[in-house]
Amino acid sequence: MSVESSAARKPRRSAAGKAGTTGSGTGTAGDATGATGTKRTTRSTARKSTEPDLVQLLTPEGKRVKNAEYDAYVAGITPEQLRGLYRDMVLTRRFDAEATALQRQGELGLWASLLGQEAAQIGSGRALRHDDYVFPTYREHGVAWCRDVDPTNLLGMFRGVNNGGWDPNGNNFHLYTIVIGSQTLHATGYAMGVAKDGADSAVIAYFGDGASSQGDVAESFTFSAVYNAPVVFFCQNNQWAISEPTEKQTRVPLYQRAQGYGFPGVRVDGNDVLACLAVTKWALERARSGEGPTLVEAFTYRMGAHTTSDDPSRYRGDEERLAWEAKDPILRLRRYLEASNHADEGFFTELETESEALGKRVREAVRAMPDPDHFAIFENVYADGHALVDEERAQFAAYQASFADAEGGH
Ligand SMILES: Cc1ncc(C[n+]2csc(CCOP(=O)(O)OP(=O)(O)O)c2C)c(N)n1
Ligand SMILES: [Mg+2]
Repeated sequence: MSVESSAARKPRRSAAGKAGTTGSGTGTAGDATGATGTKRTTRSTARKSTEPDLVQLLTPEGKRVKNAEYDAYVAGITPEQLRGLYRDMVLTRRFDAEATALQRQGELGLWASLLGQEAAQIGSGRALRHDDYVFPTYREHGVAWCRDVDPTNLLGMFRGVNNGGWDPNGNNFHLYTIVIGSQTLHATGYAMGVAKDGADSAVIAYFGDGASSQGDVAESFTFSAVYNAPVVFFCQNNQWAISEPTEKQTRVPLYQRAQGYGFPGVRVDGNDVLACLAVTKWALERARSGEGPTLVEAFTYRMGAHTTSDDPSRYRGDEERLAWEAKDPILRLRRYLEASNHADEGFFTELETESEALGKRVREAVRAMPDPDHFAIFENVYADGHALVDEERAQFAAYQASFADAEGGH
């Protein structure tokens, strides 16, 4: 971990007013500028300002568009790195599809698919430095991939054989968090600690559009702002919180919430891996140089069900899914790679073979996972013994024994 003097942590002038952002200082929602650099005040006379432009570097057709503010953050990217981003997204999607299939085969209790959110996760995940710390939800399989958490480790919890199969400090990737929004508080506290240590690493907290309604998220925004914590709040607005649409969470675009807390917010095309990479790099740089928190709203879409227990056809139509399929994050990078001659047919064929091998490896690893000791669940609840836990353990032992009796009776 690199260390800098606490003086270097001193806040510099706020970056409010940067293209696509709204924030503290002189910037307001009205004068922030959009991805094209057009003043929003001008645009808002022509159309509703509640749906601002996104920061976008790659169109759905795979065309690279210029962006005066964010191009610098991906200026040095090589064809090899672009292929790397593509490979990350393809393998993450393949892993995710395998996990969904394994749940359908009864090998997992549940799975929360990231289908459609690959660019948001890989773009932001690849912007991180090794010493940065990640606080994920339960859907961040692409970020886990970027942190070198073996995909099979993610599946133990969903199979019910462990409580999270990796050491958070091994990869600076915290355990999956199911309690909606709570990890933003953990991230803020951790970031305040990082600043106290005088380190120049940053912290990133992932959460969803639904989580934005949680008190924990509001508290994190307040604390991180007043303590100038080096944290990036990365909100994947995938348009749905189970069956609740984003309209039920907010009256303003989510990124604009940051303004009320005194830090910048930016909305990025969450299906554009390059834009997600650039915007997250910018936000991390702000954190490292003592400029405090940033809210990034990655505007994307949950293409599948909330989890394998959900049936989205009960609350949304095919039309919107089809519209978002046209903005597929993987397809647009493929189009760009092909048009710019950065990848040939051999690359795509090899990747297909690698994907299938990953699927096979994951399948075999899950089926081979040993069942845990039935009584392990009672361990680590308290440091010392506890009467209630002892009672529950005894009840469970009696329940298990009843099966032995039934078998014996046959
Ligand atoms: C504190 C809390 N309240 C409710 C739930 C039940 N719950 C699980 S996922 C979810 C929706 C979350 O939506 P969002 O934040 O948009 O994330 P997404 O699932 O779309 O990635 C809810 C309400 C929970 N896990 N924790
Ligand atoms: Mg959501």
